[in-house]
Amino acid sequence: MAREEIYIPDVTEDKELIIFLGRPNSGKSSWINIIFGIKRVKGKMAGSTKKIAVLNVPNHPKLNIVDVPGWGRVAGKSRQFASDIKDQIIEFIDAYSTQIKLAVLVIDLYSYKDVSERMSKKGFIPLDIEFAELLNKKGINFIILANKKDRFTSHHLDTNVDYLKESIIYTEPIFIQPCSAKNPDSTRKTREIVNSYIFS
Ligand SMILES: Nc1nc2c(ncn2[C@@H]2O[C@H](COP(=O)(O)OP(=O)(O)OP(=O)(O)O)[C@@H](O)[C@H]2O)c(=O)[nH]1
Ligand SMILES: [Mg+2]
Repeated sequence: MAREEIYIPDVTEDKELIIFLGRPNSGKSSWINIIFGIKRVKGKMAGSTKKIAVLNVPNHPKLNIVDVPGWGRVAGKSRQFASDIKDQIIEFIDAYSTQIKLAVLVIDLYSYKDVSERMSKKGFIPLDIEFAELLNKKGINFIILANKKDRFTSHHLDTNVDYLKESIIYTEPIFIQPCSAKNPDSTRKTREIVNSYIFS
């Protein structure tokens, strides 16, 4: 199948970027909406965000938020499609690494362990790890939102948070925040923490 053209949106030099990254359906657009009040398309089906989008932030003219499509296989899309999206994200990060103030890696904690174990069994590095390694290598500060914690009972939550931390802590995220976009207490707390890094 023909390779899609690499699509890299333009960003002006005076802007600082906050980029949201993560697998399809992990909750990137939901968190952009919660933290910055920017309405984004959200969806039950993975693949809602189709292109890298550079967004203005109300009252913060020097800041742009970057919403990217999830990387990884999406039902109904080819392997090539997933691979093209991954290339686009890597090219974007390469092109603008000096302007990226913070990356927010949104991980679906509920499926993380299963997906990672399945990838590892096949001999692949889980994609979240690959991107965390890339951010670390590029010297880009990043935080991890371990999202969808509402889907666990408390015992399973602890086990899964521990698993995530063990697998990814060496990539040196600033912090890992278990959270839920569906829980008002969690959204308030997480928004405060993320804002303190962005607007410090
Ligand atoms: N239970 C639960 N569902 C969530 C949470 N966060 C997001 N969702 C749901 O997960 C689905 C995907 O959310 P999006 O914000 O569109 O995810 P995305 O990462 O932007 O997805 P793509 O653009 O397709 O890569 C939607 O149905 C959301 O309502 C959460 O914390 N808990
Ligand atoms: Mg999205």
